[in-house]
Amino acid sequence: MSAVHVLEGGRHPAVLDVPAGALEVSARPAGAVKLSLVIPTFNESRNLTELIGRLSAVLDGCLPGAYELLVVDDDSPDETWALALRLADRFPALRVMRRRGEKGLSTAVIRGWQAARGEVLAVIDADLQHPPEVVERLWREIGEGADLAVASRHAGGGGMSDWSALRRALSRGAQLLGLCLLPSVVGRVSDPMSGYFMVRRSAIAGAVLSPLGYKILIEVIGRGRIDRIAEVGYVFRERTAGQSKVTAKVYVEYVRHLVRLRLALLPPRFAKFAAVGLSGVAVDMAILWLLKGRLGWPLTPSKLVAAEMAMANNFLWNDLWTFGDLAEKQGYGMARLRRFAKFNGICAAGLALSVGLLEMQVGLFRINTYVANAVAIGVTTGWNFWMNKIFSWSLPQPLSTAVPAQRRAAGA
Ligand SMILES: Nc1nc2c(ncn2[C@@H]2O[C@H](COP(=O)(O)OP(=O)(O)OP(=O)(O)O)[C@@H](O)[C@H]2O)c(=O)[nH]1
Ligand SMILES: [Mg+2]
Repeated sequence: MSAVHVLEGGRHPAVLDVPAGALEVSARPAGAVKLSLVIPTFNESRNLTELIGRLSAVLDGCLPGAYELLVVDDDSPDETWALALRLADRFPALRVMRRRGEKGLSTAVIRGWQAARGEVLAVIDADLQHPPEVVERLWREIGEGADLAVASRHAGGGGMSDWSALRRALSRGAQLLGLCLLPSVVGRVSDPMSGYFMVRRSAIAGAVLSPLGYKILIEVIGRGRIDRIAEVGYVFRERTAGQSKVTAKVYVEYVRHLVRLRLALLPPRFAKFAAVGLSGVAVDMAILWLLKGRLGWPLTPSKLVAAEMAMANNFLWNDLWTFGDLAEKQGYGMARLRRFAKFNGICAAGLALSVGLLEMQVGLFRINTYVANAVAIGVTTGWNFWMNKIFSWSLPQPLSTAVPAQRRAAGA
């Protein structure tokens, strides 16, 4: 019976239902399948046969009978899903999901992982830009204890075969932006844009993922419980068949994704810090009104006193509330005075940063003044929060926890 016949007469055994609901991977008891490799596809019929053949050859060698390949196709006009089903007759580890409602690369990967049975979940592009042979090295890293193994163009032995200077600059620019907005996520790997990696199911089970666009790796690092990361260098090849789906929209979605993840990962203390900041605005306004409006002081001295009073207000509330637990451990008296001095210094530097950012956005990029000011306020609030958290309300690290923390920061 041919595969087409099966399709017409009933359900092919390799067909997977499309999961619905939240994009959350469940914990599963260990079974026979160790590795589930998802292959998101859209119009990839010219690449799929070679990819499945090469992947199967590698995985039959290192994981015989213990892996599955899941093609998740968004109802491609070239019927990639139908080709995948025909291939499933030859490759029993292959399963196929054809999505008709939902669309998009990242959600395709997660829907695939939701239907997967393996203890380790993975993703690879279908267009042969990711050399299938690298899966063996990624799998070895997981075997050696990594929670996440990433194929990287920037790790030793990695590279881009024929990228134009513009494409390299765009890729590096996107990485730099990610580093500014989410250093603790993007800074953990050399190639955060990689779409070729393996992750332990246990590291992401139960986390509701909410990716946008292409960069699912930052979502996994941001929302997962990833301790050890390993990187494997590889050379990103040019596409030889089919077409890229990357458009300007993908870059816009990347920025939106970064902002969304940044907001989602803000520590609860940050909301308190921001609320205290707002109370400072009220104090500043009230004192300015009192001194200038009521007592007739000149503008500059009025503003200086108002700003310093607002600073003192903010410091006190942060010392009592936002960072109250840390302040208690550091002690009061002189220790509190030292904290106040540091707080003043950091906030003054924040003010300079804010003015610089505003000037740059308006002068250089002609951005609307109020939009630019909102960006400057956002960045400065982040600066004030993190710098004060690190320097003003820090606690000395005990030696035993300092070492793993450093290793984590280095992505080891
Ligand atoms: N299911 C699904 N797969 C997609 C979608 N968009 C892209 N893909 C697949 O995701 C993989 C990566 O897409 P590409 O368009 O090659 O993007 P890229 O590799 O980042 O960029 P290029 O170097 O320009 O090819 C390929 O296997 C695509 O077929 C989509 O909307 N749905
Ligand atoms: Mg590609």
